[in-house]
Amino acid sequence: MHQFTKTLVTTALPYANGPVHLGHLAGVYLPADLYVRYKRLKGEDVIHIGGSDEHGVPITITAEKEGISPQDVVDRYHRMNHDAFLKCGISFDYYGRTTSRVHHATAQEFFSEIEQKGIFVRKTEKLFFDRKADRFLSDRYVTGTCPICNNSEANGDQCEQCGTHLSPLELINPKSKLSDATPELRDTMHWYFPLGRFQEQLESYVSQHEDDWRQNVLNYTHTWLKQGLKERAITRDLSWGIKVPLESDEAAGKVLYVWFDAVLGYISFTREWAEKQGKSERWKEYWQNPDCRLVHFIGKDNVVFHTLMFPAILMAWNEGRESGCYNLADNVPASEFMNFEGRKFSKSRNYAVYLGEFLEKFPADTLRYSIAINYPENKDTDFSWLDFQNRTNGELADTLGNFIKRSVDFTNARFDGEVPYQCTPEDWNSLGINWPETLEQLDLAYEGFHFRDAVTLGMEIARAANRFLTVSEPWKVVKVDREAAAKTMALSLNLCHALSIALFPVMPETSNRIHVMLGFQGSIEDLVTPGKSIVAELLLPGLKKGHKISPRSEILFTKIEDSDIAPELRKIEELLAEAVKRESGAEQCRMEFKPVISFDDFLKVDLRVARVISAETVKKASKLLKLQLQVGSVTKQVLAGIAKEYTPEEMVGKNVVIVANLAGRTIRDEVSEGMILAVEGADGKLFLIEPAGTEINGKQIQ
Ligand code: B3M
Ligand code: ZN
Repeated sequence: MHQFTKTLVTTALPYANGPVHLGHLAGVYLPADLYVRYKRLKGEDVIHIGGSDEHGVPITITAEKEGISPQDVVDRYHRMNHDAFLKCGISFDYYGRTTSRVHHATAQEFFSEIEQKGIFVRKTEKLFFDRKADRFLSDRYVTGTCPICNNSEANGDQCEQCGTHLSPLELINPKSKLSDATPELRDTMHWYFPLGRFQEQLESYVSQHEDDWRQNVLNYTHTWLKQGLKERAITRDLSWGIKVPLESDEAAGKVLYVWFDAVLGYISFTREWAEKQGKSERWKEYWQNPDCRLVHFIGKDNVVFHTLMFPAILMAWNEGRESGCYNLADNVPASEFMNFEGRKFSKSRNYAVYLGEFLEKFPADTLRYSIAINYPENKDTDFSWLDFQNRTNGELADTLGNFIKRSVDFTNARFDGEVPYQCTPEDWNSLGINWPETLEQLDLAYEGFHFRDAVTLGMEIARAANRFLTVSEPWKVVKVDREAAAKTMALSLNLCHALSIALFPVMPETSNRIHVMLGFQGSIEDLVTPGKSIVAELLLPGLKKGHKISPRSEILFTKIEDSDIAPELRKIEELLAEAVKRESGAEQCRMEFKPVISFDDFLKVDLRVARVISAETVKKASKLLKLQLQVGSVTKQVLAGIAKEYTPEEMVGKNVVIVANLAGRTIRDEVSEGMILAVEGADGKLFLIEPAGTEINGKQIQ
């Protein structure tokens, strides 16, 4: 393993297109902050770079919807998100914006370098053009009917209803979102990045990390590598974005694709950070120094951009260079998702708790604790108001807060507010806490990105401490054996000190308040000297006999009453009701029937019972299963949008009802020769209609 002397942490740049919610916090920003804060306590050289992603089509769409400029949109959300992060204690060293001058220059510099090396390929393709708006339409600007599920509002890149990835050319009745006009196809030239050219280099890069990258990160990455990497367009016909830095006519009206520019933001913002310190070359110590460890915190939906695309861009830059080469990521801890009350957070459906709003009602540290202990490391987890209430009241107020307050108050009441006894290492080890082991586990947890384990360990120390104080009963003992009570209080105060450090990464504000109650001034981080870990010092008791504590204690956590979260629970109920209504197609349930058909029309539909003989998933269509059906003596292949509800294995052997005389269609290069019947449940889930009986295969339904 390489011994790194510095660490550069980056966090995914949220689009400045809406407020960040608790799901973003849980997956990316809080874990990164825990990691960075822990490393700072160890006296390590670490910086955390983040910022807003201010380009991209979602931003121009919002601007058009609201009748304001894209600049207004990004100004609003950049400020809002940066404020919310600060309030939440996310300790960025720099929080930039991709609209900055430095970033534009950096992105253009990369484009030019790769263009000059002749690595890009140019391709002319047909793209929809809106004549009324006089503009080429990127995927998101085209809407139409999904060829797979008939949803009439499918987007040009994806159908939200059935989840299929689409190209705008696949839509039936395509329409421009700008003018509602039917767009026409026109030729347009774009620059493509030939990912395939870097296939081998990328494979060798990824293979060096088989043991230290998370399984989900490897899985996504391997899937792409196995399919063979293809070239990807890295320019777009748009006006909002970073201009292609060429004078030629063909570059007119073209900007860099947002993902090409966004990942480079990490570099630009480190440059800006260095400039701000008046050491404009210092960014190179982090990017162009093999002894600096590069770590990208992201959500699982951004994996391949960070494990393949960005490394390939850097490889293209590094190619043929002796110096000025960029480091590739050493790790990419991508999280799973945190759900909210059992459902996915959804910005577009407003099913979310926004960070800024949350922090207006509840303190940051209680949120940080609840979220960290539910960190979605290798599976999706859930945030619920009740869990938040229980943890705040039980673990934070009753255990941690109570222990600290009792320790400080009793010392003030009976021992003149000072540590009344000199604890020995033996005393420290008699508490039932194996310090060497606990500290090693804590280190492994933080360094291995196992944040739930790290925070759980911290809370275990708090539980042990609280138990120790309760069982020792110094308030009784002091009357008969003052020396024994003094020892109990000295140990308790030392435990308070240990907790303030062990829990600092997750609850910095609380830890600093404990620190002040223990008689210190300033912040816990002031104790750190470079190269020396204050966490490792917990092997020994840190507070000496005679150390003066503050004469005042504080209540660290206010309990959350049922009435405090009642409005939130009501809000969830309303949101859920709305979601269910939407997803179950409540419109149809309101009995708006389709136009009447004749009996003869009905008889034209040939409904049969079929047996599923085999089933498999379909590439790039997460909701589809490819089924081979036995219909009497005939076999038919049908593509059905049921992959979310049924696995291929459980489909085999089922009886289903099929429309057997439906005209065939080609979906994803596969023929579908019919349709199987299913109903939608209240939560939008599909249930197959499954005729019982094993002897009815091929039977016609009348
Ligand atoms: N803004 C996508 C997202 O928010 C994108 C991340 C950029 S990271 C360089 O999911
Ligand atoms: Zn669809």
